[in-house]
Amino acid sequence: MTSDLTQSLGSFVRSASGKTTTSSSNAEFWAGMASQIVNQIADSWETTTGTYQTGRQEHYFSAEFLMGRALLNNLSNLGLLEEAQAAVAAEGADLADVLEAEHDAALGNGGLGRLAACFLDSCATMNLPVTGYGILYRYGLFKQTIDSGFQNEHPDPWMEEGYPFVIRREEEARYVRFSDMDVRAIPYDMPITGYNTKNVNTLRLWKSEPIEEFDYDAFNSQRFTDAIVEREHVADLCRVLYPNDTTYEGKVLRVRQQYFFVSASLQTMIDVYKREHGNDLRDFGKYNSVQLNDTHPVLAIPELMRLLMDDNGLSWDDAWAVVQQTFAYTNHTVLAEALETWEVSIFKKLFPRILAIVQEIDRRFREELATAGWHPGKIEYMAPVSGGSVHMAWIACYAAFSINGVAALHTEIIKRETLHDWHDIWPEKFNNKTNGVTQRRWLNSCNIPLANLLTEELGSDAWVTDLAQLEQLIDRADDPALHRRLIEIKRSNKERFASWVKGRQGVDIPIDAIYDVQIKRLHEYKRQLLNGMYILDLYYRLKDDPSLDIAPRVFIFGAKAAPGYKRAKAIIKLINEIGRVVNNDPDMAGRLTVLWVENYNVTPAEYIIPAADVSEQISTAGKEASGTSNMKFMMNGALTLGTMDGANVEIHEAVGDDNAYIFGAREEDLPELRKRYNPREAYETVPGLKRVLDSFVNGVLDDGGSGDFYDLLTSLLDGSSWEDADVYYLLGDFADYRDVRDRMAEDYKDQDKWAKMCWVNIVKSGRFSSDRTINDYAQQVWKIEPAAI
Ligand code: GPK
Repeated sequence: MTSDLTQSLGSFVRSASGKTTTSSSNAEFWAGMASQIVNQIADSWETTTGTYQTGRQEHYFSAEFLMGRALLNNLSNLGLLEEAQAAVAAEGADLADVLEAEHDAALGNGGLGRLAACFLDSCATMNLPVTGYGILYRYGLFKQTIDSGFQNEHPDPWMEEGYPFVIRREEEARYVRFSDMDVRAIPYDMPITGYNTKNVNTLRLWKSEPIEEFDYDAFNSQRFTDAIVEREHVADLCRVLYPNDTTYEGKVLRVRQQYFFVSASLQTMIDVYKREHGNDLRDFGKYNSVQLNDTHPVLAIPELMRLLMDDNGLSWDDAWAVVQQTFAYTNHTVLAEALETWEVSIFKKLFPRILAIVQEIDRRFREELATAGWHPGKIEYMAPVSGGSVHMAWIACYAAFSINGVAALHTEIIKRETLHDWHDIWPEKFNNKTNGVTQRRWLNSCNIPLANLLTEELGSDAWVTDLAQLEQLIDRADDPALHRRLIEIKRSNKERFASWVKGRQGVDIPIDAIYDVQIKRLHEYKRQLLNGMYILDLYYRLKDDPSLDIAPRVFIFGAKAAPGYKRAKAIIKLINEIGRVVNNDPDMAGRLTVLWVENYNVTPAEYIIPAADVSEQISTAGKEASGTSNMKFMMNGALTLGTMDGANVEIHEAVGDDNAYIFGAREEDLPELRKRYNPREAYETVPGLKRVLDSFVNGVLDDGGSGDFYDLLTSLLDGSSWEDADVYYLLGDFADYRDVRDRMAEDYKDQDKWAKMCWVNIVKSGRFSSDRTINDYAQQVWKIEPAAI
């Protein structure tokens, strides 16, 4: 693409800052460049939208999009990186500093939200007619600080200083009605560029505003404050992203958010359909399909029924036929606490018409299954409305033509357990779509030295849009010269990470050490606590025998806990306490270091992952639906230390036994193991375990008098009954974890052997590109074709 970047940058920056470029800040440079990018792509964006609207389209509905930063991604996609560097330099600034000034758009909690973001990148790159729909949260995921080892939460007003990458589309506003308020939904469209293509896709984020810009009656009758308060109620709707990951919270505001964004999105889709294809909506499903990212947008099912019947005159049967053609549902977890159910009374209060439709869906469902001869108990369990609650997952399973899990093992578990009743009746709906991540952000942009090496080895950068190409490089795995280069690259990434950490948190970490990393939301099933227990055990072993010849280690953690998840917050404190003990012991200097990366987010991940040697993927088998950081680590040459869970199973399959470190109880064995499991026995008999666990309460680790560590210990040893003592099997897996992790650190000493394993992981990571995942969705579920402009 030819560009006048250098020529016009100054103008854009001056427009953004109202100052000379000399006095403009990096943030103002960022804002200027962001506007410049939008300016550059505007025409292609409009053309893309127009092109997509004439054909069959996919619509990705998600309450979360964890986008991270956008400027570097856009520059890279548009092939403007070098030019941008020169342009910024010509104005006396530095591109790296300008890029650092950008906030992360953290409109998501974790894996589910980041997956949506990777999917958008792949769709745009592959010229697929896919649009994302979500909510323009004023506050993204809370900012985390760690104070005296405890997590604190702070608001994240990510776009308060302006965000040129969303465009308000006044003329495309819609109305969304609740019983107690009417709301104006205004779309803010974010352009989603693809790599090396002209197509520009769209992420449409809805914002709620009062219908009347101002309630003059109230104002004139001196009820000024009432009028302001009313406006705030409407704005509340989009104020904040709920900070729960995999746990469900039945808050009324949350269901309002969900209805708000799916209603506005469907209204737009119907209007576009009518404009392009006429007023007979019975063919709606020929031109449109909707992927429901978990149950959060499932209200779209009754809402589409309402729009088709009430506003467009379709019969129930015709409307239901359309709905059944339109929706596909992705499940992201087998954890029961994630299943969304809403009390019928809430639906009654907010949208009685939607309740009536859900009740009719329920009535017909019961009738259909009874006629087919299914057991009444089964019908009652599966019914959309039962026990005074509306079951969102059951509505999804009934209406959707496709139900998918996010890794092979996960899909098997939902078929066998979580959703087995549905699988009994409609096995043909079920399919697997193993997750993937975009190699553009997670390799090409965040790990430039490795990207350059791969391009050089392959003789082209074709891997950037076709990651499977890397597999051709498998026969380079034994070349010692290549090993040297890999090791150098890893070392330079560690230096980069260490200096970033130093600047951000003021701490020093050694460079020549194994960087062993666990970054993900804090959850008991992910077992950060098990990781901490190992570190403490290793610390004691080194105290016992300082002559132990171990490779120096840096243990890196990044995680946010849901603010109301008490035990998760206790684990954060506990790990920071282990860090305090280890880091302050002069005997450990240069040998063991524990680092908590504050406020873990997309951007920190981009610094951490390229520097990692060990990828901790240690969830209790069967609990992690897929995991996606496991894939990012793999493509950056870190080795998986993991259980046979989620996509770890497929990573292990791709690289083979020799190139992954697998430990722990298998999912299929856990039910039997648990029957005979007594964590107190492990506590007494596994060498070292007692010493580690006793430290929770004997004064070595300090919970600030909260009693939280005692609670953690009790949860492991006793639970509230024998059945839930150590539900996540930490003590059961501890010994095996320690053995395998020790062996891994031992293997690290043979740098050629290690580098070879890294190489195998990198070149075998092709199937974990989100391009592969999206291609599978596009062909098998969405039935859409690329539409390059
Ligand atoms: C699953 F159910 C949920 C949820 O509410 N949030 C979330 O991030 C994650 N997830 C899974 O925990 C991961 O295993 C998975 O890789 C990710 O979704 C994407 O599918």
